[in-house]
Amino acid sequence: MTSPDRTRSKPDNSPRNWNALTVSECFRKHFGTKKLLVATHREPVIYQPSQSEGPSRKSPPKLRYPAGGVSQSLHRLLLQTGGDWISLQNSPGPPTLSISLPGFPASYTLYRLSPKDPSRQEEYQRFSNDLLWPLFHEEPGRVGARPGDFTGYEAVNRLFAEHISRVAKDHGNGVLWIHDYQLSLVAKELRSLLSFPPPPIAFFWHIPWPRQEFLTHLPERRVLLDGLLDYDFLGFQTALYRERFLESVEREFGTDPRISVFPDSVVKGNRRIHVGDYPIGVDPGRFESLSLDQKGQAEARTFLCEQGISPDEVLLISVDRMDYTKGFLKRLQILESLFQTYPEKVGRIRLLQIAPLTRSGHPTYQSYQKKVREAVTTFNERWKTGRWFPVVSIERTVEHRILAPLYRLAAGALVTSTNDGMNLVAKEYLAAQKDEGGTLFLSRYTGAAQGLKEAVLIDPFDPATSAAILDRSLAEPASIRKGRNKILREQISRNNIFQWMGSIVTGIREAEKRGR
Ligand code: ADQ
Repeated sequence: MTSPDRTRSKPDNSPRNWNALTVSECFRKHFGTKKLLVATHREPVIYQPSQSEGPSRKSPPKLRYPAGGVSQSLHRLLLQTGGDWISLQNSPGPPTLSISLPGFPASYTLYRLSPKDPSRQEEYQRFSNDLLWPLFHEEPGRVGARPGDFTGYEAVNRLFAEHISRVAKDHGNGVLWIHDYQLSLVAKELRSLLSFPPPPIAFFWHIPWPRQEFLTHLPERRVLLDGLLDYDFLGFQTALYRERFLESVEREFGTDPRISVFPDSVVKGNRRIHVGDYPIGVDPGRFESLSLDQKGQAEARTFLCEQGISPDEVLLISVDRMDYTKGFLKRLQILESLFQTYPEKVGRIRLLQIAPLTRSGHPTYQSYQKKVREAVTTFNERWKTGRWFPVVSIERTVEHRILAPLYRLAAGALVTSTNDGMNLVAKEYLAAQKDEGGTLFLSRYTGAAQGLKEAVLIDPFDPATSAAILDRSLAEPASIRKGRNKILREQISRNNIFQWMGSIVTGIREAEKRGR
């Protein structure tokens, strides 16, 4: 067993102009005519079946695209390179869709999987969301009462692998890029299915990698780790998570002679698995132009007006799925402390909380979401004056066309996650601040805070200090706030979503050259 020397693996930070086209060119340079196959738990489209528009007329079926930043950027990449995408089917429609868009040179095939036995899928969901999610966010107290059966998790991972092996056989060799904690065993299953040498299999872990104390709550941790070591390339959001992962491998397989750990790789038998940190970013150009769009700005002002928010108020914004890792209750405690300590702020600072519901079928989420609603009501009751109340909470998705100008209109964004792999909202907010001094209040427990060193950091576990930071920073001169944003915006422009993809594509190629 080799002891790791913890030097960082370097992502590609070259100042080239990354976009979907240049990533596609980078892919072609490294992999020629090979196909790119992406696999994710959720699909990148929402299928709307044809609808009746009168006695004899029906509208054709439509595809909508969900708001999430990562899947839409991968979608644009595949519209440049062509390829395949495999995910579970989340909306109606046929099991295979050909996806193309005007203005893009290629199309890709979306394979939409549905496990034959729905109870397997339910076990897989529970294992992923009631066990892996809380443990990897270091919240063992949130593990569900019946957290799903590992065999269901394995079965759905096998279903992905079976499908990928068929697609790989039909199309010849390709490059496989699998995403996130729901699919950690796909490579393991795939290796047992393929009769020809597997193509490079890459994996990106989007959520934090926890400290070992938390991983030990997971009975299947060795199987999971061993399965991850069946990939050829493993990407994590930050150096910290990569180091913790390597440490977990060391702790769990320290005596296994097949396995050696190095600073940027693990050797398992005769294979070397590259392990790197690749902080994910956003498409800053897109958010900036959306935030400046006149029509979008007008819609955003109307939106605020409809919510009863006046342009004179100091507006704070927070945007996250209503998940307990996002610190909704801690956020209210910060505001509570702010109003108690600085009562003159009552009636002047308002929070717009955009919080679409997530995983609402799970009891843990049902009870958390109920608690959040009750806490918002109690808080508003306590601090309302006349017709004014401090928190406007909206439980739905807001299109980025309106969200980006809302970011721009807000004096601050409040990111209060208690643990978050990266947090893209923080970066989207900065992207919308061209020549503006809106302040990002960023929880120190996000992956984003590990990279954005100049940001105003808050600690959701310390509401009093966080409230004091809010008060102080909102009162800073515009020149200071704009100067800070300039530095942060340069950072997010360099580390954007396409640079992330480009450095991963390059990393997969390098791993392929080194590892076989
Ligand atoms: P999430 O936990 O979903 O992602 P985040 O990184 O903040 O969190 O991304 C959320 C995305 O959804 C953003 O693009 C945001 O604009 C969008 N979104 C959220 N609420 C919305 C709303 N109401 N309306 C419109 N859009 C909304 C996981 C990990 C993160 C990691 C990402 C990417 O938990 O830590 O940053 O994957 O790797």
